[in-house]
Amino acid sequence: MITRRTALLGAAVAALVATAPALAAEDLTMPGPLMVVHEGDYVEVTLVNPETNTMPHNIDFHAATGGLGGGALTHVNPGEQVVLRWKATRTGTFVYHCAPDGMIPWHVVSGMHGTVMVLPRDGLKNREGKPLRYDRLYYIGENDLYVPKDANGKYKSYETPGEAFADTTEVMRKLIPTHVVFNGKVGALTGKNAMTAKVGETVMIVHSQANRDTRPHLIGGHGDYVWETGKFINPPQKDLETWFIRGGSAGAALYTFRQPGIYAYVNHNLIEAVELGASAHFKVEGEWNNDLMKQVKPPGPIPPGKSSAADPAVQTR
Ligand SMILES: [Cu+2]
Repeated sequence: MITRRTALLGAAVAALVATAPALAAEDLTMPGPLMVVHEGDYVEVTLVNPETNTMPHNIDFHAATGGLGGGALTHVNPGEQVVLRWKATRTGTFVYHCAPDGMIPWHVVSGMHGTVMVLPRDGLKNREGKPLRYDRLYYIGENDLYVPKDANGKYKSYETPGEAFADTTEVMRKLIPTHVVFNGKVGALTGKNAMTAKVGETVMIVHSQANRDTRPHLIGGHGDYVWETGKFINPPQKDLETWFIRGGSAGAALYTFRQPGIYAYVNHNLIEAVELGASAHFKVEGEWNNDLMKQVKPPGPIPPGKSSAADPAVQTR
């Protein structure tokens, strides 16, 4: 089977400028789309670099074999397009990213990356070889951004992506991101954009980071089955609290929700989650299970004579 996709990665470079409201086309996503194919499929990708762009682009598919993952055969200048076909011989979740000579990291941290998921023909399996299924799939593409600031600490904007190159490179070289976001921006997956599920449903979470390490954590839940390195031929790990996605890879986790509520799904470097943006929400409907958790007594005054003085370990001042 041939899976055909058209990728418009290039235009996302303007997002680097962070102030380009004209870019509203639905294809211009950051990260690029999750492409789902099956083991043995031929994946045919048309990479379009619109005339209005100013940079060359290409795609390195980590799932592909040879030619810089396709990067050597997909180099297109503005006004050009190219068609690449590669065979999906390995199963799992794999990053793809732009990689033009001389500006690879700049393009990657500008959002030009995504994930291919190659599903095994005979399905996902647990350690014992029993089938694993999911009801919903969510893709979270994490991105570290390095947006230059002016002398007053205000984020700078530029007329063209090229003009931002030198300043952005200077910020990048310090390795301190100004933003760490899921799916392109702060709030892309929170509030009214929250991911949804029902109690009893199993959710597959594919999480990629094309440049930098991250450590997903579902607050109040777990990773029931986690392919931390994202490669389905390896048995999934069980019952993880936090998992590790190496920069330049994508991982996959399955979780069956057992309680309703709002769950935060974060990068458990909590500074990156809370201060820099790497937070998402799951909104889960269903019945609360008191056996799993119950507030036995609501908060109230400490009863007299029950001072914590007897137990220094719980004494607080
Ligand atoms: Cu590019």
